[in-house]
Amino acid sequence: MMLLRWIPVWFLGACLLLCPLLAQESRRVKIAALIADAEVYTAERTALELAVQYVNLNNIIPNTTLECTINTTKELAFFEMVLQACNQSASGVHAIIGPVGSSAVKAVSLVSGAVQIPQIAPVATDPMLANPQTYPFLVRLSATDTVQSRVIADVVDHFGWQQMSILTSSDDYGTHGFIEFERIAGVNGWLIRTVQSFDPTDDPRRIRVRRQLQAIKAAGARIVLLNCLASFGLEVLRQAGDMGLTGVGWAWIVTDGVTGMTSFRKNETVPRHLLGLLGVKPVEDKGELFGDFMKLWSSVDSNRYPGAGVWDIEAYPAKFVDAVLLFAFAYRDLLRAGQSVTGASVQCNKFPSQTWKHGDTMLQYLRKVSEEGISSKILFSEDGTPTQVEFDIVNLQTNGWQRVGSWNDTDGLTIDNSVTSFMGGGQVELMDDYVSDLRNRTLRIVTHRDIPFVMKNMNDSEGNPLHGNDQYSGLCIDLLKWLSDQLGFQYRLYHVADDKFGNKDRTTGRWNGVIGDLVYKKADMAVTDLTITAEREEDVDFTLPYIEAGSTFIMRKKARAEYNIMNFSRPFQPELWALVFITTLAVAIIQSVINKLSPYSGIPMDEDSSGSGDLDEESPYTFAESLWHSFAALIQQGPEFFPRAPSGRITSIFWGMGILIVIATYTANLAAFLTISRLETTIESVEDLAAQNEIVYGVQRDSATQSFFDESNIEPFKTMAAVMRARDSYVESMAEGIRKAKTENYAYISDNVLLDYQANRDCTLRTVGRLFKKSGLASPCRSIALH
Ligand SMILES: *[C@@H]1O[C@H](CO)[C@@H](O)[C@H](O)[C@H]1NC(C)=O
Ligand SMILES: *[C@@H]1O[C@H](CO)[C@@H](O)[C@H](O)[C@H]1NC(C)=O
Ligand SMILES: *[C@@H]1O[C@H](CO)[C@@H](O)[C@H](O)[C@H]1NC(C)=O
Ligand SMILES: *[C@@H]1O[C@H](CO)[C@@H](O)[C@H](O)[C@H]1NC(C)=O
Ligand SMILES: *[C@@H]1O[C@H](CO)[C@@H](O)[C@H](O)[C@H]1NC(C)=O
Ligand SMILES: *[C@@H]1O[C@H](CO)[C@@H](O)[C@H](O)[C@H]1NC(C)=O
Ligand SMILES: *[C@@H]1O[C@H](CO)[C@@H](O)[C@H](O)[C@H]1NC(C)=O
Ligand SMILES: CC(=O)N[C@H]1CO[C@H](CO)[C@@H](O)[C@@H]1O
Repeated sequence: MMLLRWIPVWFLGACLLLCPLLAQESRRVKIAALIADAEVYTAERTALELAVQYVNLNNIIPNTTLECTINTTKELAFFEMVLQACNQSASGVHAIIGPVGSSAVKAVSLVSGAVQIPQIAPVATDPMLANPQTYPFLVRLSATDTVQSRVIADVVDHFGWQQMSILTSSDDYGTHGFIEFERIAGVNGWLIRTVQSFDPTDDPRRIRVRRQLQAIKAAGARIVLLNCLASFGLEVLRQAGDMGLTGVGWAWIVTDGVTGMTSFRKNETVPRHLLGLLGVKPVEDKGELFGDFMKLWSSVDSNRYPGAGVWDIEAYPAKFVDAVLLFAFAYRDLLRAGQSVTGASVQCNKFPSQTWKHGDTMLQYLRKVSEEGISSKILFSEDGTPTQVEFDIVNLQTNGWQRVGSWNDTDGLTIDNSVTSFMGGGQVELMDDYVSDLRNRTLRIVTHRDIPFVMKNMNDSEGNPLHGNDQYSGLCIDLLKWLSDQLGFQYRLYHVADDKFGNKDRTTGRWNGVIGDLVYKKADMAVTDLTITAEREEDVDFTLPYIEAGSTFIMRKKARAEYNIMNFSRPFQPELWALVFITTLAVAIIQSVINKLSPYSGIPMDEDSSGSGDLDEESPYTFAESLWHSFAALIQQGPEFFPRAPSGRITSIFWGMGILIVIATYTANLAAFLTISRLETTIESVEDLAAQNEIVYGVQRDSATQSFFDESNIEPFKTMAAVMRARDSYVESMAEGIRKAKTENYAYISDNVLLDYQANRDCTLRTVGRLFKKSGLASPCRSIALH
């Protein structure tokens, strides 16, 4: 009984002791993580779990337990990832970590940005992600691929390679990864022989890259840069091995997508086709916490925690650990500052969309962190870019990835050549970065005459007949000569039989012209000013464009305005002029008659009283005087004599008023005439051309320009195509188009390079307006087509 009576007291006592502890213990903070394909990203998952343990064991966030929910999806299931992120943002999280690929990060950022939950991207490196306007709640832990491109360029430069091929996956990571490299290559004058890409698939084993690998083999460059995630990369290399692209003489350089996720442990044998692989890898062990964390990482059971259990961590999992640490440090700072935030519980499918009110605060604290991590120091610049960037240059040898060099911002690249090997065990000195298989071959080359790219002369300047290849000259032919010198092939040129560049027949699907000869193997190569079009590119391969061009049109220059000596008379019709002069005459007659008849005409009015008998005196107001008076008044000059008689003066007044009106009208009209002749409408653009029907316009039949018009769904081109069809205003050749433009009211539409050339040679012609149909594709002579 005594005991029972004391129960409330016990409770009180126990609570006093335990409740604070419980309260402390119960403080939890939740984050969520997303990774695709649990089977592929096992090490990343392990990294997340162990990092959370590490944070809690070391009490990094004082008296608070960190919890992490990890959800997984299929590899390319972006929509599912969005749904998962939505589900997570309703469950009280403070941040979302992941996913791995750049495309997936972009997908999830739709949610994180909308509901304003910070998203930490440990390894996404697409340069597009660096735009804070588009991805306001994204915190990136890895430098963008712009930096990685520089590292690879330094490696290429180190070995003195000049020619290479590029193979990427066609996702955001793959396609944007080498943008900077291609720029550097352009600056350094390196030749990128081919750029190929393949579509990622759900199941990496089912990707199709044979066609791309074939193209790389044919391109001749022996240095291949591969940018994709490891799951695809290993499969690509396996297929490349089957096709003999990984033997001696080849060099493959892979990016962090492959090096960051693959490890070959000491007792694992590295497949033969991978030996000698070179790679760049973000460092994983340069942070001060590395050793401490690895004690935990290496001590766990590798069956429970796949990827762990050894003193070795890959670059990507290391970044995931840093992501968790970053959050822990930020949350600790936030608590220290006395802030309190509650986890996000927002429904992202509600309208209007809800946002997490603490999102901004959390983001600020994340960006302010400056702490040691495991892969490097965690520190961001003003604009949210991670500042600590270091790369290792690694080389896959029989005992796994070996570090053969390193790169950092300040010192650039260092590589130890003596320990570096290449595919099939080849050495640096043996490397020949380009092999042409055109040596000793004679190619049949089809061409199409088109000044100034290809010109055909039957005789030379002295009139001696020319034969074979010598008949041809021009820009493209010079280019061909240079190519044949470089690659060591011979060639035989011939002119295409039907004089066409090549269009596909809509009904039969057959090509004609130059393209037809290529497609049906009459020729090995075409050298002329072909335009690259999507349709043509399906059936033939084009070289890189070397002139960027668009379309424009050429027409006669407007005849210069004629200056006629009689132009002053244009404001009035001749009839009006006649009437004016007749009136002048009439006034003169009336004046002279009045002056003759009026008794007052001889006497000045003020002398009225002095003399009145001078009527017989010869009157000064003869007809000739009156005519002079009348005309002088018309041209607004004062005559010497004025009529004295009131009747004469009244006539003068009315005539004067008439003149006033005539002159005012003339002056006003003259001004208007001069202005109008300057404003006269002219054709200054293709829109102007489409909007009139005085000037006929047309294109060359069966040319790329015709296809462009026929296929366009955009105004005014669609209407113009219809008008051209209706009027059948096509021409059969360039020469005909130019002739018509010169002699008729005709505008000839074609490539600007050709037209500018014509306009510069003939000053009665002009090219008009801005370029349309402009693209990197549409350019003449960029186009040496191969089948
Ligand atoms: C954590 O809890 C301990 C004991 O319960 C207490 O002494 C300490 O002040 C707490 N730390 C913080 C930051 O609240
Ligand atoms: C995410 O993971 C948690 C814990 O593993 C699980 O309870 C939850 O159902 C998952 N969410 C979805 C949408 O599958
Ligand atoms: C998240 O998804 C799981 C499984 O689909 C569901 O049980 C849970 O209620 C969801 N959570 C929220 C907050 O919607
Ligand atoms: C490598 O060694 C570990 C233990 O050292 C062992 O568990 C594993 O099965 C070995 N792997 C291979 C491929 O032999
Ligand atoms: C850059 O790398 C060089 C050589 O590895 C090293 O000596 C130097 O300390 C590094 N610099 C920084 C800032 O890490
Ligand atoms: C090309 O022909 C020359 C002489 O006929 C020969 O020496 C050379 O080996 C040939 N090159 C190739 C690549 O076949
Ligand atoms: C070329 O020369 C031949 C005679 O050598 C002459 O018959 C022919 O008309 C010339 N052709 C041209 C285009 O000048
Ligand atoms: C500048 C100007 O108006 N010139 C005109 C002169 O007259 C001839 C015909 O009479 C016109 O053709 C010119 O345009």
